Amino acid sequence: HHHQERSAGIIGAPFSKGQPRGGVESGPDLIRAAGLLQRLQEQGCAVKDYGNLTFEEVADDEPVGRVKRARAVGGANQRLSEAVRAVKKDGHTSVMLGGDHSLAIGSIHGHSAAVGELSVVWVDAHADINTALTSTTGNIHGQPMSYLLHELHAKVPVLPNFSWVKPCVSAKDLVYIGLRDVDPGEHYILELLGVKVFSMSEVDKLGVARVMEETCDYLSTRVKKPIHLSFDIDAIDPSVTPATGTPVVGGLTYREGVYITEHLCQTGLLSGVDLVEVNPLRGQTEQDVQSTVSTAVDLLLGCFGRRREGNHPTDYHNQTL
Ligand code: EXY
Ligand code: MN
Ligand code: MN
Ligand code: MN
Repeated sequence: HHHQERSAGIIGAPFSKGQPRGGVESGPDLIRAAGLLQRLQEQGCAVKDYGNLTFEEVADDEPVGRVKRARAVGGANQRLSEAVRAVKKDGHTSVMLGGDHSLAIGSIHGHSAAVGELSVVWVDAHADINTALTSTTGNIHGQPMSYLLHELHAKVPVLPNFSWVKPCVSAKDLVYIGLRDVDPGEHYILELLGVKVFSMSEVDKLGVARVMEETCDYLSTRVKKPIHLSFDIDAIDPSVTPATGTPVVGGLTYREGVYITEHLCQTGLLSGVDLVEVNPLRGQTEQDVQSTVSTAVDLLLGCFGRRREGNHPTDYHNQTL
């Protein structure tokens, strides 16, 4: 009677050097402290916690061109890639708790190393597809997709500690949802590569249900590949999730965010998840932090079969009325 067909392998990645603001390294522990593991188990999901990764201090991590802290980011992601690969080899859906969004480099790389070609659903206010050369900030959390796409390989210089990164995602296997703050260079890349984008305008126009139907139709027109969901908490409107480093007005509602996770869960193809950019130091009040963290937990529960009508047994013969 205990099916437990879903199992989550959780990796904490307390890392912040893909961007300049401290605090985002507390994300994994806060999300666990909000009850993620217990609540996953209560809804019938098997859980294994692989703990938090530790990252080496890098001395003399001088900027490379404009790019900041490349050595630290490269080293941390190499470690994360190995960890995600191991979680996938153990048979779990990987769950990477960030940390900043530069961690998608290692998470997606390790996921693909274990299972092969992936579909990637990137839910974010931002496209995070700047190359080291188009980036105006030098922050690698605004660049991760550029290191992962085959089509950008020739455009991306090899940074120190990045030689292990091999592109593993095709532009046609990538869908963005929630965009509303895209740099000119990023917009050019998205157009050039013909990447599928559901910006907030498309969410407004079509509604989230149609966006998810079209997302899954688009990704399954060829073969059905395992799905990697990279969910940046700043995709959700900052009225709900204010405790994040780069909030942008006009985001997804709580319900739209949860619907995205529920729909992807129902495909049966969800194979890896990132939940990133929760930063308690960016909240103004305790309530700001609590609302951000509890939304992160609910998004993850949606990925693992939570139903809003309640996860009740299908077999009621012992039920007393
Ligand atoms: N596009 C800007 C940059 O490249 O710096 C802002 C990126 C913010 C990235 C956040 C994590 O999604
Ligand atoms: Mn049953
Ligand atoms: Mn992001
Ligand atoms: Mn973002």
